Amino acid sequence: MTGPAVRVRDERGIGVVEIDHPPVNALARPVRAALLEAIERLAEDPAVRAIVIHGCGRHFIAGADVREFDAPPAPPLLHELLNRLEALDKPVIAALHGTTLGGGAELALASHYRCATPDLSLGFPEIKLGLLPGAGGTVRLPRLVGIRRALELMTSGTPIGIAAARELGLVDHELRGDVLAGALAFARERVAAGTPPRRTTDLPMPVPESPAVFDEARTALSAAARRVPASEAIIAAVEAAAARPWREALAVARERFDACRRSTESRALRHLFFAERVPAPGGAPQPVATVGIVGAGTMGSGIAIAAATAGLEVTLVDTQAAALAAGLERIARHFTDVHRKGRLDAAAAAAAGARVRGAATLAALAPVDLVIEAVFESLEVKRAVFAELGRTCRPGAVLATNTSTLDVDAIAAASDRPADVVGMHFFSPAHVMRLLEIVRGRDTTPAVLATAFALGKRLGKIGVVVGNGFGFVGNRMLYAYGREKELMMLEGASPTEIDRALEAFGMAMGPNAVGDLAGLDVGYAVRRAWTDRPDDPRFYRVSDLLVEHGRLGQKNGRGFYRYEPGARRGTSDPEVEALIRAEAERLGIARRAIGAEEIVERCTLALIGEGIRLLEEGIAARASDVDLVWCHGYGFPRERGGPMFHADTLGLAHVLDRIRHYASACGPRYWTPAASLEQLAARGARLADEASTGAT
Ligand code: 3H9
Repeated sequence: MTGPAVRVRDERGIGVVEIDHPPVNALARPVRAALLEAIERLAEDPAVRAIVIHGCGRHFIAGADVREFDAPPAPPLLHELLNRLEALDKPVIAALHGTTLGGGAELALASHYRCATPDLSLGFPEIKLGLLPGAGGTVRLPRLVGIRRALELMTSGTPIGIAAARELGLVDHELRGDVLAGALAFARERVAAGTPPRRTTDLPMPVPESPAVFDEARTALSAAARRVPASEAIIAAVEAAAARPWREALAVARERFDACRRSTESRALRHLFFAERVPAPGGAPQPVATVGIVGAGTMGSGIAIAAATAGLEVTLVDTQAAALAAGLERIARHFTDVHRKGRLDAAAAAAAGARVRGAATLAALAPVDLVIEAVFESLEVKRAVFAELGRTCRPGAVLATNTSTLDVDAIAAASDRPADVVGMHFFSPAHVMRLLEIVRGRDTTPAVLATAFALGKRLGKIGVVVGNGFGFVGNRMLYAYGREKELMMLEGASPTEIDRALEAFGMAMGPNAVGDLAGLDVGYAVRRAWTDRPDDPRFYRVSDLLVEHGRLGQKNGRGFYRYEPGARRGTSDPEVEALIRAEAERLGIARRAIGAEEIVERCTLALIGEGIRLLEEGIAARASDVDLVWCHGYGFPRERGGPMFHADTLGLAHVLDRIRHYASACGPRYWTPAASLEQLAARGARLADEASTGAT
């Protein structure tokens, strides 16, 4: 024994090192120290002829301990430990199973032999944390799989399974049955055959597949990948490995690793990694096996697909026969497509499709465990549905509304059983988008909230609990963000200038292109029904104007942009510019050139300001929740960590200063700083460090 996290024993001449550090065997400092001690001891023990490294539990090793990256690395450093492991004179066999990621995969590459069970998932996900494999992966992986493939694996971060790992020569032997027993048998064979250690760094660096392999890797990076410095760092580290002795190349990788570790992008991505593992709200979830969905439109069918894929029995209700048929058809087509694309085998796709059945009346929902209403966004329509659900559904069934802006309490009241009612706000397409806003109504019980959260998790969603208020977290912030881009269009920026500036900042799509995609009439209807919307003739005036001129977006080929039939990207339209100019004149707004910097600053400060108010009001419980909503629901760039993390990066004093600047430049109406921002800025605080309000 060397400590609780690492155990060593001698199995008739084979030294077994067992890493037992739940939940994922991360290579935290005490684990590294114990591992080093273990291998030194086995190296010196003359009775030990070979060494097997095994990870206890579901995972081999999920990598370095990400929690340690906020501080400089503490010895023993992982790359030094792995170099020592590789240098041992006795064969070292990595017994791989399950998740073998990052530093865990690097440990496997530093071992002399690798055997694995079929559940292997081996990869280098460091890039998703804004890092590069910093413990030897950049020098060892190319020696084993070639430069091009190594670059692909490390710049994508996508793990591979046993078949690909065998094909690439990363796994020498596939094990059936118990991983440790199999690895021991493999080790004994090696000893019997007198096989010596086989060191990856002794292999020559392969000749590049093409002289331009590194430039090709750079060109292949997506725009988002290019914004993360680790992408270039990976390519440069492998380039160094191709040009220099491995120890020198490893030193280059170490330097790059440390720079990436300290980068804003990596800190932002690590922040999201932990934020995404949202703790479940208190309360015991009720079991859910059957789900009813009301409304067979795009949203309802998307939710049905997500639920059926997760193994739930689904009853999809639409009182309009044609809409129901279209919804069922959409669902059937989805499952045919996922099979055709190889994401589900034929039997699984057919079984998932068969789990959805259609019904024409709400009476069919009498026995289900949970209902999600996804009908037209109108309070009147939704209240009518909930009145009937309240009467029809069995006592204790959870009743969820998918409203995106409306008052959940007003909807709940219509059911006459508001304790059972919760908001579950999905994002379209519901089977793809990972965000789920879970709205706690005034009377929602903890068990109902916990049930909605648990269901979301089962559907693969990141559930964020939010309070009830117009637009909850996401859409309320969207209105602040959108308000500024609309004002700036009246003040002189063109729709294209707005979108270009925000896309260059990293938004997945510019707001005008998003509006065209969603349909400008959708927001128009919401604003008509929004009783206390800002009393300002400029508020969303450009969007409204376009709808009033019959420009509905992509659906009719004309919105902020003009679309050729079938085209997804539009081109700027002089008619729109003329409409905006005339409207600005009518409203007496002086026009001027507005630069990209101002566009980005006003839109992001509007988001930040509204996010801080949501925290102040307790509609959002944690700054990290706001970040999750915006990164997962609205395409905020992950490498900036979300609007609240971005505010911390800018510094709250700077944020306050700029908000005050716009208060004097544009008037105080939208730019009065939240009281809490003034307090936080005064004491030099960060939003990330503030305790949860717990108010939601
Ligand atoms: C690296 O290796 C760098 C090296 O190249 C060089 C170093 C010099 N560290 O996700 P789950 C926690 S970078 C610390 O809910 P699942 C997680 O926060 C690393 N903690 O479970 C959670 O905690 P809590 C490269 C970690 O079964 C708990 O474990 N590796 C780490 O759905 C359970 O996690 C990666 O990027 C970690 N590395 O999924 C892998 N991993 O219970 C990152 C997990 O308090 N991890 N935790 O909320 C994963 O992808 C998934 O966690 C995994 C399990 C697939 C392993």
